[in-house]
Amino acid sequence: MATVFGTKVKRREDPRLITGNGTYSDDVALPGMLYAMILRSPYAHANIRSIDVAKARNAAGVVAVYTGKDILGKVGAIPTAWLPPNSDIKTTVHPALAHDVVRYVGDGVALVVAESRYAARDALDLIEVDYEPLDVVVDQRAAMQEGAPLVHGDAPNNIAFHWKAGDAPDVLFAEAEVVVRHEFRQQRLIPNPMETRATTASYNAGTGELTLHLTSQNPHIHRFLLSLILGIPEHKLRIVSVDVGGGFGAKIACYPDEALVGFASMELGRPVKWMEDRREHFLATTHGRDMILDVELAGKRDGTMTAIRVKNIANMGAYLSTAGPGVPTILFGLIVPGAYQFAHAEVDVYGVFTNTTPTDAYRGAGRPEATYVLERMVDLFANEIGKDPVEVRRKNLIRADQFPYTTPLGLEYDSGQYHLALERALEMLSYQELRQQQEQWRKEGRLIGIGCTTYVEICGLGPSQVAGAVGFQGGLWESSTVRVHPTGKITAFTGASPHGQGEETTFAQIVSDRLGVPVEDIEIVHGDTARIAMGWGTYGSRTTPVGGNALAVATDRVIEKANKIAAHMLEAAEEDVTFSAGKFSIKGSTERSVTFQEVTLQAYLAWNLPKGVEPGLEGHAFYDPVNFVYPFGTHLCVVEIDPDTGEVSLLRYIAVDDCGRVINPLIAEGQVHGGIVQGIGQALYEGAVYDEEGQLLTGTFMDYAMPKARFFPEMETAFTETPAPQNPLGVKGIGETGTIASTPTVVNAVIDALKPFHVRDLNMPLTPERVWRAMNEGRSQA
Ligand code: MCN
Repeated sequence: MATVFGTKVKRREDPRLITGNGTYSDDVALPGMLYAMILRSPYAHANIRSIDVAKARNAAGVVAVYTGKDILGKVGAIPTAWLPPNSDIKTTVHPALAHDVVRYVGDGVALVVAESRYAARDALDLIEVDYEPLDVVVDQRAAMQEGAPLVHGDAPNNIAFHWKAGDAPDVLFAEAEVVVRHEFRQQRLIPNPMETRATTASYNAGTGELTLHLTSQNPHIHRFLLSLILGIPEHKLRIVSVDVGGGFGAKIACYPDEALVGFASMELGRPVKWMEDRREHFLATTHGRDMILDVELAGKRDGTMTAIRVKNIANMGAYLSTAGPGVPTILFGLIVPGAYQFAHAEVDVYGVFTNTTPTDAYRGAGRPEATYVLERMVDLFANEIGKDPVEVRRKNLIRADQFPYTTPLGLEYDSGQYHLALERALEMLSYQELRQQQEQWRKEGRLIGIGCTTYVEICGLGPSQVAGAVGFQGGLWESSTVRVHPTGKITAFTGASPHGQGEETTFAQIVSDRLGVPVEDIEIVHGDTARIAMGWGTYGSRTTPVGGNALAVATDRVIEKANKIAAHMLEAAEEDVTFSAGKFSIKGSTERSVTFQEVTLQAYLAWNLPKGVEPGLEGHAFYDPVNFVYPFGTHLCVVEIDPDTGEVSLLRYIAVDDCGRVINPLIAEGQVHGGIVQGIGQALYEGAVYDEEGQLLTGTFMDYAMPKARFFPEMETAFTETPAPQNPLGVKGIGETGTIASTPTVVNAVIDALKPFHVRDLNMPLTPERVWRAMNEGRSQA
């Protein structure tokens, strides 16, 4: 095989994107295009008594105004596509525009379409909505109490679903030598990709075709769901999402807004564009996390951990978003035992409606929350028994000789060398020396802490049969087509839909590696339902383990056929021909060979093909993995706290990750960097805050603190490579590991730094104020 697999090829998409030659949403401009704006509710919960749109309709430049009543029967309800089994889920009805009740600040109430964006914006102010405010509930635990305001009449106690997995009975905890218990809060986060959501819809009344250029992580899922919502047949609906400025999970969901824009274009017979502004994005794009987690861990004084039990009360917001229910259940629950040899685990999850923006996947989706509570609990347990937290991890990690390893919650971890990653990271940090040094620093009054996380995560979603069994209303295989042109150049199509991750490069590397064709000769096509038959998109770090393997299989099918043609050209038996570095040759002979390009040309000329071989050269694959993949690793960090202000500074950050074979270390490392920063954003800076009336107090970047590059030291990253045993490329995902591991790593370090103040835990984000108060309380108790 060529060596392009595993090399640091620079991202091929970047020159296009950074020179302004990409096609982001705002670059899509169609003749006669109109502009849409959505009027959003200023109330978190209110009855709509009436809506008067007369003034708006008559305003200059306004072409149409639609209310919820206007679209009844024309635009269907927004569906939920993940229904965890045995959970008594109440999906309730999510209308595209509220017509009787608004349920969160940001709920859509009316759509204005005008000749310009400005005219549309001005017209929003002319719409008079008579609201009757209702009682509001924001906190999920409060929402479950008797007498709490009901978000939906058909969900008693606001409980959207109740899901359980595993079994760790009381007796285990009653008889355990040590039990540690703690309640954690996973604060709500607001995903903020660089590009907000947007849609440009264009309806061709002649052909009956509707094209939506939309910011999507999964165009085919959007096509499927929007065809249901708009009542347009799937083959008449085209979704295009080529250059998308990031998603981080927030562009998986099917939102009302995209459907409304499509509807408007069909009604008006003109292209319509809607571009979410940042303020609107804070309110109307799904949020992430927001869980209250009550955790118990049982173990022995020698450091063995035996059982873990978690109760999760998850805030689902006002409606169940597309994949929302899957996050606190399957994606969170099943990974709770993490990388350790727990004999017992139990997870009990309530999904609760509140008058807040709906929650859904946000980078890591469930796994950061699970890893957070587990890794915090390991530290609390270590503290309780007076052992080094690294020692406890070392003792409990699943050993390399135990794979495949079945967890108490029924997952089968594919492969791992957890200790190897741990030892590598400890070595990079010089852990033992640093611990000694820490004692000295403490004496000098410096507050320096060391944090550790040893994680495993579940990604590469996933085998379709399992997807069905866990209530995901779709398949999770991936498709690929490798089309070889007569000159040997290649266009490869994938059903995955990268939006920043770099697969235009790494996927070209996969094909190049197998065919011996230069990367420059390979084009990767994604994100257009008219060009790609079917696919399930990019999320859950599935693109490489699932889409990448689909591509590898499709490429191998090209080789299989080319081999037949080459053998014919070489007048040899098929089994006597080998293919390497772009050449077919006869085994044992260096003289007789034909290049891949020569074979390709013959495949198309078809002047002399072997009997029974059709002209052309194209490979197709629908690849359904046999299992998920389980990346793992160890992250360590060192922080220092300013004793006067409580401000946390990161001194060092070390990440050793294992995503199986690495296709492109440059890109994989970039993913780890981005992920770490996003995870540390949660640990130290970010957090959505609602007031009691359901007003989002953190609705701009002035109030919602995003991490900045200058907050971070140079990250020290390394990979161990344990090939994934169950897929042809031996790869696992890397897109979320950084986010999953970094949050607890940093919080563990901060709590470690605060040891002299006897601080057991702090709620995130660990702002200077929170840390400063904890120090003060610690001082006053001492
Ligand atoms: N890769 C590799 N070797 C491996 C695994 C991956 O070289 N063994 C490369 C891939 O080929 C790809 C990148 O690393 O170029 C990430 O691949 P993968 O782990 O398959 O993850 P996905 O492409 O499926 O991306 C999804 C993941 C998720 S779930 C979120 S959320 C996220 C993320 O990736 N959102 C992102 N990274 C993001 N990066 C950017 N720039 N923007 C986002 O919105």
